[in-house]
Amino acid sequence: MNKVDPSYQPLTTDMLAIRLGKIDALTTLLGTDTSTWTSKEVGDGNLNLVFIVQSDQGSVIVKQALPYVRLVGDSWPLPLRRSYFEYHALIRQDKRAPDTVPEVYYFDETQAIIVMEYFNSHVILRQSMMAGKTHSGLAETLGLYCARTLFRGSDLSMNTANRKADMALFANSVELCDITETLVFSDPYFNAERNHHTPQLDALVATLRSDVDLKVEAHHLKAKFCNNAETMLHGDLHTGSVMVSDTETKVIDPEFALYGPMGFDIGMLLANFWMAYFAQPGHAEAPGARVAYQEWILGVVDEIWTIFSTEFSRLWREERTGILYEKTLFEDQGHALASEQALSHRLNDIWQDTLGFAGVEIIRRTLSLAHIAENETIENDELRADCEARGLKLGRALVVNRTRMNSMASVHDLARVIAVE
Ligand code: SR1
Ligand code: MG
Repeated sequence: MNKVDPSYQPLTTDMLAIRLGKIDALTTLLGTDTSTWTSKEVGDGNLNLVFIVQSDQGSVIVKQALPYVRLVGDSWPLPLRRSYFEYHALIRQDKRAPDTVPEVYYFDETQAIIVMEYFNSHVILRQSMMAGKTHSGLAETLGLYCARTLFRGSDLSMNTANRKADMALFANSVELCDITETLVFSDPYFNAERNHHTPQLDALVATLRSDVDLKVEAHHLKAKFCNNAETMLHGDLHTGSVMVSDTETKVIDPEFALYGPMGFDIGMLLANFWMAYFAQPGHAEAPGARVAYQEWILGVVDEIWTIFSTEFSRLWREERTGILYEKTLFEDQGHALASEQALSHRLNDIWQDTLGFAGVEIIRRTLSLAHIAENETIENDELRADCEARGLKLGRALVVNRTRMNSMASVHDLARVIAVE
């Protein structure tokens, strides 16, 4: 399962130009004189090596999978083939949502290397938000990205042959699916070995772990994640997978791509904004600045959902070509309204899934292995626990009450109450 080809070698900054200097895709962009190439390892994620490689002619990102989880070390092996799934996801996303993901220049399956476009004026959204920056156009790009990738990777757009082939391809991403199934949906709800949490949360954690309603709903969401192959997902769409400049937003890192429910991507994304909202007391000290930034965050979330649902509806009406193109069932029979009804049902399902998956994401980022930097960088344990507890309160409500929350306004009213109580 995790056999590494004997020729595989992790890249180093010293050896990178020597090893990649003969590849056309790189020499075209950086020039053939490799003595002018410089490389810097910048990977700050949980899994991979990431190098920025530059010359006086251009720049690229070189991403290489390691045969283990970087966050944990070689005690947790992880197959290199995740790079194969990331490559396939990137080229599909680029077609489905043009200009939102890095262009792929080169892929080496054995070395698990992807060479791709470097966004040199962009930073990771999570870092930018921790610095209190706002970004115009952010919600629009993310809403459109979600609508286009989720719609166009589904039965609403794809024909039977392509859809089944893609589902089979991504079904092989066993280990990364297993990580999500375990870390997101199971570990938070019992005393799993890799879990950790802020000690001041002990009592609340015990309450959550004995909360039957919460555990039953987390189970239903896990079943939906495993059983509902609705579309090709990014699979790890948090604010660390988004890059921003003053004018542009890009989505990176789809190595967890899989077929799953549409609400999973949107829910994970919104959850990371909501956690940033509750972490603000640990970052923006002046109450006025804090509230203003928190309201900016809620505005972004609100707009992401509005743009997503508007664009999804447009695609439904104008671009349905796939297995679920019901022209003969609806329009030709004089039942055009039925198509609108089916759209409204589908959006309602995605909405409820979005809330539920957002809730489990908040809970897992607080109780399971991989926490968020917004909380981890709050040095004062009491303050961090206070921010995390508020997030957990919203998270639980989203999971348990998702079918009774009918609008983003009602979710945000609740978030505002939780933020000050
Ligand atoms: C072992 S990997 C832990 C987490 O990091 C990735 O970014 C995913 O979110 C995964 O769940
Ligand atoms: Mg990642």
